[in-house]
Amino acid sequence: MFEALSSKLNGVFDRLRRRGALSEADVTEALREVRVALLEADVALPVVRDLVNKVRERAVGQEVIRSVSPAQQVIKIVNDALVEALGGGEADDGKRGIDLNAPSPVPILMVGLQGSGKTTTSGKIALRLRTKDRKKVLLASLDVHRPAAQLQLQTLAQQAEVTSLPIVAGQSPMQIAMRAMDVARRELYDVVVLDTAGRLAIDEALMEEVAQVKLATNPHETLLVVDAMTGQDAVNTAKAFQDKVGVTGIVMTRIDGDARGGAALSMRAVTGAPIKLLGAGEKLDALEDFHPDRIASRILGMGDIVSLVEKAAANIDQAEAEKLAARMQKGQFTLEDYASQLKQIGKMGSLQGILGMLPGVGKIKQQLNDANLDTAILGRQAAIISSMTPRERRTPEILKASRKKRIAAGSGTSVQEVNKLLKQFDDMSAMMKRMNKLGQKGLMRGGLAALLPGAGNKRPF
Ligand SMILES: Nc1nc2c(ncn2[C@@H]2O[C@H](COP(=O)(O)OP(=O)(O)O)[C@@H](O)[C@H]2O)c(=O)[nH]1
Ligand SMILES: [Mg+2]
Repeated sequence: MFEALSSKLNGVFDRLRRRGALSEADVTEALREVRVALLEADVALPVVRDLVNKVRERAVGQEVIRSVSPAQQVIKIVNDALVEALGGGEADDGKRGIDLNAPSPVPILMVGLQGSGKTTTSGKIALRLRTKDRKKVLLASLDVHRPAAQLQLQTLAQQAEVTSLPIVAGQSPMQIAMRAMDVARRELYDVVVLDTAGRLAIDEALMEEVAQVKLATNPHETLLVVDAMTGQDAVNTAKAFQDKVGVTGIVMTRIDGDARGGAALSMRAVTGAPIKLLGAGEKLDALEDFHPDRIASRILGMGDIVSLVEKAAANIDQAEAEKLAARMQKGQFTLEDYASQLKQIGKMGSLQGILGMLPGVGKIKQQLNDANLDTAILGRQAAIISSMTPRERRTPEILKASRKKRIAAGSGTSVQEVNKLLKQFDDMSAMMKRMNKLGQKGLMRGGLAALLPGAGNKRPF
């Protein structure tokens, strides 16, 4: 999500930066381009207008034009305005994440159109509450319209290792909801997630059914699930649900797709409801908290460093990582270290996913796609390295034709692949030398692009 918007805004700011001193006309021109970029990303018109006006006021008020680093200041102001539009203002503090601050069992009602991801998200929430918050969770499907819907939730409950309410044929959504609350009270559940049926479009019958269940169960959270891929329609849907049912928060799913992202930026202003969670895939662990500041910096191409670090911390062996970092610093990085790093990367999931979170990567995304990075290749590379002798790993210079042939045979690969790995290792060592020269700060500023061959000292900011 946000890729097109991000690269457009980066273009605007690149041009602005090259200017040095800015005239008021420069700022006006840049803001006009920002406006077009936002509209193209499907951000609602009133939201765009508000955002651009805010930036203009602040840019003038802060005398950006005469400041020492005018472009950075404009970018900072745009960043702050984006954070606010995304619901990052102080008024929204405490409204992020699922609120469980109520007497048990806490009912959570899931609402939304058919196919938006309600059932999947119910499973994701159950998994998160069980593992992270150590809650006893009951899942109940109120979807009596689609034959397999209740079974779908039952399967997800098994995967999340939580209980699902036993299916009783012939019950109405209201009867199921009451039974769920009853069981939860008797068996001391902490949370009950009520997954409702959707319709293909908003209709009265759906709203009525949902409103009745809401009235009867008095949910502490009513979470509206919307599909980010539907763009402006997601915002209209949210507005309708907010007006007719009332929601406490929004879950935006399919942000792993190439949605333009405008819906996320419009949601808060149009519906008044905060986005609380993001669905980033079909698997049960693909649920993210919504952090306005991180999303804003992702849009502005500054990368979602914090998310990356969190993801890395959850998967990477800390001691191992520190050891590696120290060896890199000293320029002692060997093929053995490379193999160990391959293993760590494998644990973190797809390379593209990780690289997408790094700063400056928007620009080289295409290169990455062309390079066709794939975790399967990492496995083959690890196999090649493990077919080497310790001495070969320490001093790859000794690898001549016959050794390469032996290694290829031993790892079930080809001599070409062995050569490719060695070349890549060489490139990587060269990259590390550049990285050391730049230092950690330089890496943050210059982004990944600074590490690419021939990047010189050009920085995006
Ligand atoms: N890529 C992706 N697919 C999702 C996400 N959330 C749900 N889905 C898929 O969307 C489809 C419909 O989801 P479902 O939960 O049944 O929607 P419901 O009708 O609202 O209950 C399923 O195939 C899900 O696997 C997400 O965040 N990313
Ligand atoms: Mg469903």
